[in-house]
Amino acid sequence: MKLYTFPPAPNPRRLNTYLGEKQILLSVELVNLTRAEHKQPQILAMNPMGGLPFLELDDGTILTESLAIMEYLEELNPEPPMIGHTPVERALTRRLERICELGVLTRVARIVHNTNSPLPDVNADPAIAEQMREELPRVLRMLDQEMGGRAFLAGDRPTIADCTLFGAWEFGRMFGVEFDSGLENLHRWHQSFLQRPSATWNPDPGTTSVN
Ligand SMILES: N[C@@H](CCC(=O)N[C@@H](CS)C(=O)NCC(=O)O)C(=O)O
Repeated sequence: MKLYTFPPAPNPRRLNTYLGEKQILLSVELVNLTRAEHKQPQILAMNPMGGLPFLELDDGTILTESLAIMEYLEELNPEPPMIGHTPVERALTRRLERICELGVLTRVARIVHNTNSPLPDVNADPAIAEQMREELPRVLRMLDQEMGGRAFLAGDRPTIADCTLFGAWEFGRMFGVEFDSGLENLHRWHQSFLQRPSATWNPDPGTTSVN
C-alpha cells in the first residue's frame, strides 16, 4: 500500500503519529499542500476531495479520512491496541478522539487557515478565526481536567485520541496558536509526547521526513 501525505498538516500528522506508535512502515508519496500538489489531476483522479492523507491499497482501493485509515490499520495491526481492549474502553477512546478532532483539531485548523494559512488561494475570514479562538479554550479545559494526572488522554497507554490531539497541537504551535499555560496537564502531556519516537516518525525511510 502507499500513503499520500504531507506530515506538517494536522490530519497527516495525526496519522503519522499513529503509524509511529505502531511502528508501521509503508511506502509514502509526499504531496506538498503548500504548492497545491493535491490539486494536480493525477491526485484528484484518486481522491476527488483532494484532502490528505489518503491510502492506496494494493488492489487500488483508495481510503480517505484519517480516522477510517487508522481504524483500518488497527484491524490489520491490533498490537499494541490504540483503540482500547474492551467495548467500553473502545467507546471511551473513540469519544475522546472525536472530541479531539471536532473540538480541537478542526478549530485550530480554522484559526490558522483564517489568519495565516500556509495553503495558497485561501480566502481568510478573520471573524471565523475569532469565533474559533473563543470556542477552543472550553474544550481544552475539559480535556485538561479529564486527563488529570494520567499519562495519556484515555489512561496509561497512548491511543488514537492522543494522536489526534498531538497533530492539532503541533500544527497550532507551528502557526502561533496559543495554548493557555493554565492547561497544566495538557502541557505536561505534550512535553512528554514530544519525546516519543512517534513525534518524528518517518514511515518511509526512502523519503525525506518533513515533520
Ligand atoms: N476529514 C479529513 C480531512 C482531510 C483534509 O482536509 N486534510 C487537509 C490537511 S490537514 C488538506 O488536505 N487540506 C487541503 C485543502 O483543503 O485544500 C481527514 O480526517 O483526513
